[in-house]
Amino acid sequence: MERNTCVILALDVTDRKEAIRIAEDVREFVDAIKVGYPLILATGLRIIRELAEFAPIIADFKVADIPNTNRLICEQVFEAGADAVIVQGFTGRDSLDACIEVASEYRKDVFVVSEMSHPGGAEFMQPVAEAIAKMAAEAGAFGLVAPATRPERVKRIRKLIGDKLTIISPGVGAQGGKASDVIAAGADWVIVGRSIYKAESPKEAACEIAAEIEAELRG
Ligand code: 3DU
Repeated sequence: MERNTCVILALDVTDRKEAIRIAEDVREFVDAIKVGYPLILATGLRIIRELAEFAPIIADFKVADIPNTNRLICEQVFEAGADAVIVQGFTGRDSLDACIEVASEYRKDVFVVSEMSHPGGAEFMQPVAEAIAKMAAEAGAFGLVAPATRPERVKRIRKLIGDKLTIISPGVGAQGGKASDVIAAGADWVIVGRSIYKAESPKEAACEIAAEIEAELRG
């Protein structure tokens, strides 16, 4: 995945035409499009190939099962044309290894959730987030998902993993996080959903976030 605008669109709409219209509209300002249960359950897996015309696709299924089931899920995701899959780390090393094995067969990427961005993410996940991040680095994942709502946690995780993994960070905008803060803390990409797809002009909203990040990176 190329780092250009450092913005990933979380496309959580449930209408196929709307999804395609927004993807086309914002394509120059996003480095990837993240799709998950809302859009895929509503429109079917085929939407992945349709959207892949506009940007690399990250399939956010937060895969969290036994190794064999994880393997079967990841095969379906990559056969459908996704460039990367998001998996949970709390299920342990064997479950993660199964995802990474399939991803490497398809030459695709795995992102591992270390700690979620909503308030509840601090309850059970935060205490084990650093262990999950270490495991993801050892297992050879491509990146981590860490919370833009807590830039200090992103900073801590970045310090722990160094440059071994990329960090993608949800929670910007609607959940209260600020793009420039989390990029300054060490994230490679921000993930933005509602602040872009619910905006009057998704293109302008994406452009503004990309400009904010560019200004931060320029210093
Ligand atoms: O809050 P937003 O509308 O900007 O959307 C954030 C997206 O990122 C959404 O798809 C959500 O499911 C996903 N996500 C988190 O918000 C937090 C996480 O820890 C992991 C994924």
